[in-house]
Amino acid sequence: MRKLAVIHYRFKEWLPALREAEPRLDIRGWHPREAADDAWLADAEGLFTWTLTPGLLERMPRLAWIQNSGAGLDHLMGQPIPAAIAITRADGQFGFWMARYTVGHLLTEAQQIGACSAAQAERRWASRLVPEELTGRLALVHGFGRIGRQIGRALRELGLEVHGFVRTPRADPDFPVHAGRDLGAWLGRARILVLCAPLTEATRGMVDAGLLAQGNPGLTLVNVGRGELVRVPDLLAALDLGQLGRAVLDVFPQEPLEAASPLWDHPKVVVTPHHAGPSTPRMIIPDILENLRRFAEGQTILNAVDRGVGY
Ligand code: OXD
Repeated sequence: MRKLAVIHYRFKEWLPALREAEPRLDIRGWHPREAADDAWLADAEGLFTWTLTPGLLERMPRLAWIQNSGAGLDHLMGQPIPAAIAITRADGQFGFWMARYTVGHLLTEAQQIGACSAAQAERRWASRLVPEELTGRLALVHGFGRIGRQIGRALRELGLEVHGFVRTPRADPDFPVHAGRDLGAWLGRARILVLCAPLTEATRGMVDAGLLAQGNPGLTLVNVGRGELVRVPDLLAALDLGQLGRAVLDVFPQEPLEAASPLWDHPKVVVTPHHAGPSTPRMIIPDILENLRRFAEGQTILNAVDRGVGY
């Protein structure tokens, strides 16, 4: 039986789900801060984890596969993981969740839900509160893989014209897709910009003063990717200058968001607690089932991350 170690702060939730998904594996788990059974670990060839605790790789000399418990891998990419170890990600159902998140926040604005609630609280019949027309408005989604496309489809269902942005655009039958470096040229007309790109050296800090200067006061920025995609001081300045209407942020350079952050009480910012795409076994396991099977049967792991590009 091949051994799969689960080193995860929610290992108690993952263990039964992984064992049920692939009963042919010997699966044992520990909290990252707990002492694991080193003799057993030394023999394990698979690891299911979120973070690599210091010294873990040295204690797992036979390690051949790391399955990340979520979609983003930036926290693993900086680590000295030997090239022979396959690293895989799981984006599960994140696309659906993040599409709901994006649509929910956009419709809260467009349907004037806050103003309607305020009017109701005053028992005021606010007949002039007309919802905003979204049909034909421009939606830009930066990061147009599985997650971004799902968000794009949901926005298109609402009537928006959706454009995707990626590192290297290819001909696409469903959506116009452009190079990420061209994003600025579209911002001036856009109603919404959704960030769901992976954090890499190319995307870190991509939303900066230069990009935001090309925006417009009616633009909403939604970040469900990584906090470090956005330079927060530049974002705050752009909001104050009217280069951006609102920012809906689910992710932050430092999480939890520090109590002193000006984002908490900025009138044009919505802060949510990195909850747009929950990583639960029900969401993730269907995505990794094929590799669990392959691992149990000693076959090659599929869809290993390209270390060169960082995702
Ligand atoms: C992920 C996340 O990348 O939860 O999976 O942010």
